[in-house]
Amino acid sequence: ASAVSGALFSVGAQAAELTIGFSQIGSESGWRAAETTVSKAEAKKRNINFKIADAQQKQENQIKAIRSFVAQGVDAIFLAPVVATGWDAVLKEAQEAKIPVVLLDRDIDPAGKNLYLTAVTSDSVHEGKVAGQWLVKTAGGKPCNVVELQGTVGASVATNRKKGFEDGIAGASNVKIVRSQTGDFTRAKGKEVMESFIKAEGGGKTICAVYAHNDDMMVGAIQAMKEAGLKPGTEILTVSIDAVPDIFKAMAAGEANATVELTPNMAGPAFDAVIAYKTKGTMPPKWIQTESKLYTQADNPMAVYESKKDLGY
Ligand code: GZL
Repeated sequence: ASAVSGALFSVGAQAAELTIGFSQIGSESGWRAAETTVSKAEAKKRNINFKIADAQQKQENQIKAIRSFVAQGVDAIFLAPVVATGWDAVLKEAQEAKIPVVLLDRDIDPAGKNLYLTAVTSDSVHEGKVAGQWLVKTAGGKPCNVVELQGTVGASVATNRKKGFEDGIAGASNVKIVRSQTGDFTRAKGKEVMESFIKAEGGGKTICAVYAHNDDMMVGAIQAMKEAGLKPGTEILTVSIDAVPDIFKAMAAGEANATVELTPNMAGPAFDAVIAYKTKGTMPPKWIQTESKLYTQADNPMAVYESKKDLGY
């Protein structure tokens, strides 16, 4: 077919638009909501017929959504896999139906590598390492007991961010993780778990820092610390990941210290990979990596907040 732009490609004399189904995890965090908003805008730009199924963070709902997209005969399927395992059967069904699958923002276990076209994700081990290295630098050799709010159990990004952080603090014997528990990437659970950490750690006096796998859990933790009469951002350091608007508001108020940015635009590169694959047979790389950037209170947090506040978080 002649080289055509965007998602229109000639099928016989008839130009057809691509139909793509997205099995989205849910709306557990501000970042996830922004990813959904941005993906719709990116689809519109490319004249793609985009169908999003919200799984309320349940894998069985994601599997049902994928089966439904296969039955509809969509041109491609996007999947943000809530956990890294349990996908083989349903992804094999998509493969048998010759429907390419693209992973967004999380991975599945490496054994399933041949079951998807490409994965558009950040390097989540690197994100954790950047967070750990920032804390080591900021602790400056002083003893620093850390409590960790993990993401969803079994999610590739939670496993990776935990490993990366441990790598980042490995060389500093003064920085130690003393408690670690999942807050499932939500504000509510992050607050609840932080309350239990404060109780278990002498009212919080022995806590030097909080590391949260996403900003939403940190926003919850900040509320818990303030309600316990503690001073997040000064007495207790905070470092988290996503760079959502509210963490910059907290930084500007002196209640948060650092965040590692994760772009919500995973769908743009995914759409482009599918269009090139469908119209020109171009095989994309197995991994399309998005950038990560550390922000601290020194980076004019209020200006960053203003630049992000209307992006759909
Ligand atoms: C990371 C993404 C995570 C975000 C959280 O790529 O999967 O899921 O960091 C979201 O905010 O819940």
